[in-house]
This record gives sequence, C-alpha cells and structure tokens, in this order.
Amino acid sequence: MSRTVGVSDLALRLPQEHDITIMAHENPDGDAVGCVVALMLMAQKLGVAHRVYLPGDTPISPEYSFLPGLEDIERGEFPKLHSNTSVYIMDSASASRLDISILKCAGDCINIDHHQDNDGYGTLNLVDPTAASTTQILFNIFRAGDLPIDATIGTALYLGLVTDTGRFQYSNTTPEAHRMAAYLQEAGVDVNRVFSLVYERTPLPKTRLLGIALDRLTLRLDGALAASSLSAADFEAAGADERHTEGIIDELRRIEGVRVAAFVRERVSDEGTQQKVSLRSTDGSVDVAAIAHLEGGGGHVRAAGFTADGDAESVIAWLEREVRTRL
Ligand SMILES: [Mn+2]
Repeated sequence: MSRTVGVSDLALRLPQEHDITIMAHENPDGDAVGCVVALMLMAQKLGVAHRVYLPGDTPISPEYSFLPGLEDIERGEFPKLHSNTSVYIMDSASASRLDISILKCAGDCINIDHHQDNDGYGTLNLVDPTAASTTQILFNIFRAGDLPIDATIGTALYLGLVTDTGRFQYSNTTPEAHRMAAYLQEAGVDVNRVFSLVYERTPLPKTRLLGIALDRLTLRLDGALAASSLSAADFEAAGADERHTEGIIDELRRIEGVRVAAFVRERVSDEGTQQKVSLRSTDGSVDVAAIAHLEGGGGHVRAAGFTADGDAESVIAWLEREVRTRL
C-alpha cells in the first residue's frame, strides 16, 4: 500500500508522532545531513521520541561537522525497529540505497524527497521535484504546521539548500529557494558562517586528490565528454577518501564545450573492486539519468550516478559510446 501525501498532511502528523526513525541515503551529502539533523532537532523540540540512522559506513563529510547532533546518528548494522515506529526517509530516490530489511519491520515508511526519478517506495510519499532541496520540502512542512524554526534548525535546513543549489547558482534555484533563504536568515541563520565552514576549510588531501583527478582528465567526442578517474592507489597517495571527491565533477563540468562530465573512482571492498561513477549534463540535452539507469543507477537529468564492475578505462569507453548516441 502506497499513497501520496501533501505538506499539510505531514505537518499535522509530525507533532502527533510517538516514536520516529529518521534516515537518509548512504554517502550523505549536505542535503541528506541537513534533513536528518533538522528533523531530529524538530522532533526534540516537539517531544517526539526519535532515533537517527544513516546506512553505510562513509563518514559524514567534515564540512558538515559543525551541525549539532551528529554524534547521535547511528551507523552500520541497524537493530530491529519497533513495528509502530514511523520511518522518515529523506532525500532518497529509491529503497535500493537503503537497507530493505529495515523497512519490512517498521510501521509507516514516509518517503520525503525531491528526486524526479523517486520510485515511490514509501507507504506515504511526498515527492516534489520542483523543490531545490529536500530540506526545502521539510521547511514547507514545518511552516505549514507552524512548527518553530530556530537558528539551529534553520542552519541545518539552509545547509541542504545552499549545497543542493550550488550556492544558489544551479538551474534549480527558484524564487522559492531564495525566499526560503531569506526566511532562514531572518530566523537567525548566519549565512557567511555557513559559507566559511562549508566552503572555506578545504582539507589538504582534497586539494591533492583534485590535482590528481585533473591530471587524469581526458576530453572525448570533440570535447563534449570530459572524463577522469581515480584509482585506490591515487586515494592513498593523496591521503584521501571518498569524502574528498566532492566537487571534482564540477571542475570537469565547467570546462568550455563540455556537455557531459564523468568522474570514475575505484572502490575496493570485501565484495571486490568496483567503479563508482558520477555523471553531469551541463545543459540537460543529454539525460545522464537515462545512462545511469542502464547500469542500475539513478539521479536527475543533469546529475546521476551508478556503480559498475570492470576497470575505469572500460567504463569510460562504455560511457563514450552511450554519450555519443545521445549528442
Ligand atoms: Mn537533495
């Protein structure tokens, strides 16, 4: 059983909850972290019992470490949920990025997201692809319920907004996004402090990793496709890990004439070696989500990703063929 709900439905429901579990997708970005922290703080304020869980073991990016409550987020193996807990899942397009067994033993599973390809896996679904960030949807819920947004909750909501809009520069930057930012600034959010903490504290390994990635950069299809890859050895040489890859794809994407950017990095685990691939379409004329879907991935028209077997060069060669047919 699955049905669509609106902002006002959840605004009514949230303060009446007794016990909620808050989740987001693995490898959490600023929006995912912002969502879980904002909802956790609001649950605290409302006196709603809650626990917070993020699947996977990728550490939360240090840029977001200034948010409160991160130490309360449970990671790794998740214990069985009460059958009556409502699970709020934020910013996750499909249940494949979550542990399905978690959903089986829960009460209502509430899917709150802005990805256009969200598959509606919740028992209740609030999916709004026009929202710039999932924190914007959460903001709308809080506002509809007249729930108190203080400077701390506002900062968590703002983090999702500022990161998912590329600091209010991407095409998802609507007047609504700016209005939300204005509201939050009036609620006490220090936007310059967030900027300093998120964007002006680059760890040296991240800069070193970027250097290697730019060194590996190749242009294909007459410059329409920019591709780069990093091996496990590269990560080691830079003293870096997956957290430090954020932003590399943007350097590839912004090269003049590039229509598709592809960033491939090697991941070695107990299950073997795989390639994690991020894709960006600069003008939306090539639907990179359609390419990612071919390999079981997901995303938006302009930003998508997937995981593949094989070496980086063969993955990039495959991408080159797929992109060529779409130019
Ligand atoms: Mn998001």
